[in-house]
Amino acid sequence: MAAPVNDPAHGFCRDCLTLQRGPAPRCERCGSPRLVRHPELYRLHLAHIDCDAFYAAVEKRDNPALKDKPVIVGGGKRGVVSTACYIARINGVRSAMPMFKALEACPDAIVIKPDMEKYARVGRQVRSMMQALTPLVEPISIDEAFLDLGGTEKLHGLPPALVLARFIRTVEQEIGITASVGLSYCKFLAKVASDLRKPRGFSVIGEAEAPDFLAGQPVTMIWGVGKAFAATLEQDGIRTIGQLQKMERGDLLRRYGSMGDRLYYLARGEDDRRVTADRDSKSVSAETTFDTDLAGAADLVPVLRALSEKVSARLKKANLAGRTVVLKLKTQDFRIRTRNHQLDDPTRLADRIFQTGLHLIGKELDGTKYRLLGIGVSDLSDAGKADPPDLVDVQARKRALAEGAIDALRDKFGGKAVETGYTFGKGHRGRPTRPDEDEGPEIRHPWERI
Ligand code: TTP
Ligand code: MG
Ligand code: MG
Repeated sequence: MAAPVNDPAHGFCRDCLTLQRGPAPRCERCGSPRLVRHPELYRLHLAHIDCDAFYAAVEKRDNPALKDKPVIVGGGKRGVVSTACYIARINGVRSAMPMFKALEACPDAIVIKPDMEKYARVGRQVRSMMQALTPLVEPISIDEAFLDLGGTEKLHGLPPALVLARFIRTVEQEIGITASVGLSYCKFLAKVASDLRKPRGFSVIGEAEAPDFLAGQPVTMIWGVGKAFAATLEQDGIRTIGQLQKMERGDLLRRYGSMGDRLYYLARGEDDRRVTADRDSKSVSAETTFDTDLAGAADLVPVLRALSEKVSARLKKANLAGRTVVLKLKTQDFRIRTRNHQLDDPTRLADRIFQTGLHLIGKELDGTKYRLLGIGVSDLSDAGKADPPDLVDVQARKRALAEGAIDALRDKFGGKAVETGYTFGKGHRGRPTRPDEDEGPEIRHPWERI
């Protein structure tokens, strides 16, 4: 017989963690209405956790006088909102909104300049608490991560759902901020779920209900379907995920290329990406945020070149090579675009990384303004098989040889001794707004494997 704690008929209270044997709307023990019930509650173990109004929550924690006030974190050179607390959001304030607009919507808001170091510190604290729950923690950004709690029940003496509820309670008590949980059977829906009932949400999307749940949702719920792609789908008469569910894979592939595959599978709630803990070692990359948003090749290409050289230098230092080149762009409205290209063999050459990046960025130079550009390589291997001397392309082979010579000079006279035509005299354009971002350890986007 199953242990009573795993009886799917039993929910639990998120405040006192007591099991609920009956259907009452309030906790049988403490009277709290914050109950979770779900037929798959004790089977699911893949979670996404995201802190609520993260920067603003940290500021409120550190100044209790702000508790019931509308708080906006942002400003600085760009004059946009980084985040707003939920009180300010009621008045319409949103991330990435120009500050003057935010203050029009919410004139009595208190505006605080971001303190990135502090938020990074709190983010790390939360992360290390997550790592105490399971080794499978995959950080996605400063305030969120995927966790796979499969197989941890013995260790904790509790099923994953309860471990997560207890974790959130501990974060509230010990760190002083709140977070929301999405619990599901795959990454896509865990992420969707964590966003459903913010703040202090705990949402469960089970396998049985997934197709029905998704059918009624807009296509924009699928990662990668931003405004532009949603408009394309709209032109084809597709607005809901339910419509995608009725389409054939071949048809979607024909119409939308590799994105068609993503639409086909995610629309059905099929997503077999695993939670991986060792993201950091899986790619080598460099990225930079611009002082002002850039759109044209003349501005972006030299930055791409400089970043490719940086990636290459890191690969060479670590004796690594990567086979997949990944380009990352962040648009003005904070949408992230990643584009990949797999090479025939791994590389550690700046020129091959750059040329591939150039090919990838070509399609993105459609007038969109970008605030961030990054380039990197994944599919890492040791440098042994990298860049075989019989590179088919004669020009590429020449450049590879030249690069070897430049490397030798740099080794001898220092990194700035030789500049290429692309970067010469142009270093200022790509100067990062925040130096820390320039050193981003990797750029693998959680969704790029789809
Ligand atoms: P999010 O998790 O996207 O947002 P949030 O935590 O503020 O609010 P939510 O409750 O909806 O999760 O981002 C985490 C932090 O990243 C956020 O507190 C501030 C920063 N950020 C920006 O600086 N600019 C942005 O446009 C966004 C979306 C976030
Ligand atoms: Mg958040
Ligand atoms: Mg987040």
